[in-house]
Formats: sequence, C-alpha cells, structure tokens
Amino acid sequence: MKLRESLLGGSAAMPGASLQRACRLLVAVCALHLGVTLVYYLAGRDLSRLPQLVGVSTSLQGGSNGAAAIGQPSRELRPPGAPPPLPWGASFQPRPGRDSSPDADSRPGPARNLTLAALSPGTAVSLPACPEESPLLVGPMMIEFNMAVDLNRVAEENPEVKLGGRYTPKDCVSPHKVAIIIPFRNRQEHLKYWLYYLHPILQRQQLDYGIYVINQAGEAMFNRAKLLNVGFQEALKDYDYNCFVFSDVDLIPMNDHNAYRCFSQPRHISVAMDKFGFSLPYVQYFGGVSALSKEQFLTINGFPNNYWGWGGEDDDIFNRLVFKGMSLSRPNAVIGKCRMIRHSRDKKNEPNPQRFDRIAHTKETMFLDGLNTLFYNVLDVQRYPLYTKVTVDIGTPS
Ligand code: UDH
Ligand code: NGS
Repeated sequence: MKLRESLLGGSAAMPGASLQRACRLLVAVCALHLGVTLVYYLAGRDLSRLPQLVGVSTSLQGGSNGAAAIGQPSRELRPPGAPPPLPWGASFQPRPGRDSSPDADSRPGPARNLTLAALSPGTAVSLPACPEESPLLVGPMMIEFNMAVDLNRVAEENPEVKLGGRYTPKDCVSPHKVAIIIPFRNRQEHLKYWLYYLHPILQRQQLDYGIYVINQAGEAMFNRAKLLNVGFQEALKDYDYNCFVFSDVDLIPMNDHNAYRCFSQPRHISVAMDKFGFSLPYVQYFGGVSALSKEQFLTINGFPNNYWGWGGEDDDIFNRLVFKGMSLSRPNAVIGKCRMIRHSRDKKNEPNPQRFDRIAHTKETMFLDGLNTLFYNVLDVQRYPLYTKVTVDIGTPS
C-alpha cells in the first residue's frame, strides 16, 4: 500500500492527479524504450553514424565513397569437378579433383554476419560482415609508370594504412585476412609504383591485409619461391592470416574487380599481362601474381626451395597443385588485365639450367622440398608506413 501510495504521489494526492502522473511515467518509459530500439536498429544498418547517434567520439567515422561497382564478375577457368590439366613437364594423369574447401569462399550466414567489435572500453557494437562484392570498386584503371612516386605522399594519401602496411576495414569485418608477399632484391623504384597503385585498390576491395616485402640479402643467385615460403612463415608470426597473395613487384592490376584474395581453388590473378598481349602465355602458366589459402599452401608443402635463378618455380608450384587434386580459379581476361613495369634482366637471376629437369620430377620431390625443409635467418625486420620489409639470408645453391 505504501509503495502504491508513493508511486501515485502519496496519500495526500488527489486521485485524478495521481492517475495523470502514472500516465506520464508510462509515456516516459515507452519513449525511452523506443529510443533505445531505434539506436540499436540504426547501429545494425550504418555503423558509421552510430558514434554521432550515441554521442561517442571514435575512429569508426568516415569510410565509403559509395562508388558504383561496374565490370564483369570473375569466373572459374574450368567447371567445378572437371579434371585438372596435365602438370607442366609431366606426361601422366593426376589424381581426380577434390575440393580443397578453404575458408576464403565461405561467407557467414545471415545469423552469423554480425561480429562484436570494441568501440570503447566496456562498450561493444556489432560490425556487419563486409559484402560479398565491395561497393567501393571502380572497375578499369589507367596504369602508367612515367611519374615520380614519393612514398611520404603515398602514406599521407592512405591515412588508414597502419605501420607495416596493415589495413582493416573500419565499417565491416572482412573474412579475407590476406598477407601479400613480394619477393624482392634491389627493385625499390618498382616497389614505389606497386605501393602507390595497390594500397588504394586493396582498401577498396575491403580486405584485411598486410604487405610483406621479403628482401634477399647478399649477392647469391636469386630464389623467388624460397622468398615466398619465408614470407608465408614470417607473416603468420604477425597475424592469423588465412590467405596469401604472392606478387611480383613489377605487376599492377588494371581493374580493381580483380580480387587479391583467396577462392575455393588456388587463384591465378595475373592472367592477362600486357607483355603477353593481354592473354596467358600458356594454359598452365601460374607466374606473376597468385593467391593460395593457408590450407591450400600447407596441402602442397609450400613452394620449392631449390630453384635458384630464373624460371620454372612457378611451373613446379602449378604441378604441386595438380598433384594434390586442385584446379585453378582465374578471373576472365578483361578483369585480369595487368601491366608490367618494363626492365632488363637482373644480375644473379639468369635462367636456371636445371629447371626443366626439376619440373619433370615435382611429384617425387614436392614432399622432400618445401615448407618442411625451409631454413633461413631473418637479419632484419623494418616496419615502414606502407610495408614491412623482412631482410633474410636464404643461403646459396647447395
Ligand atoms: N626480383 C627482384 N630482384 C631480382 C630478381 C627478381 O626483386 O633481382 C623479384 C621481383 O619481385 C620480380 C620477381 O622477383 O618481379 C620475378 O622476377 P623475374 O626476373 O623472374 O621476372 P620478371 O618478369 O623478369 O621481373 C623476367 C626477365 C626479364 C627479361 C627482360 C628482357 N627484356
Ligand atoms: C616459362 C618459365 C616460367 C616463366 C614463364 C614466363 O618458360 O617460369 O616462362 O616468363 N618456365 C620455364 O622456364 C620452365 S616471363 O616471360 O614472364 O619471364 O614464368
């Protein structure tokens, strides 16, 4: 009775006034409820506006430029289930295809597309999953190499790229945790162009990515595939990457619909290079830029370590994929167009005379040479604003 009295304003209150107060209280509670519901609803639809709505200042503001997506969708080179092509340098039939079921193609279902993200200590909000195709893509791009690139300016123009060349979309959660690995020695001018062009593209693709330049120390013969193996292992020390894009430093995509991420089959990305007349030089070609999920990479025991000098290592990788029953995923030749920076042959990267013999024996050697026999010494790790440079001693040909 006391409680009832105090709720209604005490025993001295008139019955009409008490009823009025009770009604006001009820209306206030309803308004509060409506307000809270509205905030949660809007938070689920457009997170960039949440801080303004709730009056919190965070780095979640800003984001999309809303550019419309154009261009054709990517497609698989061969229909699912079709037998993979013959290995390069081999004359026998590989095992029948099996789906390597990587994480990269699987999208979160409707009930799982919200992820908790810290807004400020003690507060958590749900970020939506990034859409299957980014709304930020612009399609075909002009690529040229006739201007000077200042990396300080590139860093200023990409303020959301964090030290070491790390980027994570702010407004959504990307399933594509991509380490981009670049084999490197003495190509700083090419690297500048690569960073200038690729950072904006990778951000528009809404990837959760990091850039790793693996710099071969010393003057010994160059070894591209071993450097890529090192990149795989070193990147995993930083973050739980689930996808690895292996890119030559001198190749730039001409269309941002060419996704630098992983697919249910190993992905060949540089399928229409200008130097080959915007087509493949041969059907098994897997050089230039490619992407393997962590699972696909582990399945083939990584890449070979014993291709010193130019040529054949990409064909060995192709053979490994085929021998493990995988096929290739590729964009079409329009989306897959890319430009190479013209240059002369590097010193200490002359054609490897042993390459033909090696690619004829991939099947026997792939589990005797690869990640399980990878030895190297990291000499230095430098975190620059736009990339992480790992300088490594990978030894000399044995
Ligand atoms: N690379 C270096 N430094 C080197 C050699 C290679 O950084 O000294 C890296 C770089 O990322 C390059 C990649 O390894 O893009 C592949 O090098 P490559 O020499 O196998 O392939 P590329 O297509 O040149 O760059 C092929 C020979 C060009 C001869 C042209 C004659 N007109
Ligand atoms: C093949 C090489 C590949 C090389 C491709 C394209 O002949 O390693 O040419 O080379 N295979 C062998 O030599 C066995 S390119 O024109 O890009 O220098 O990737």
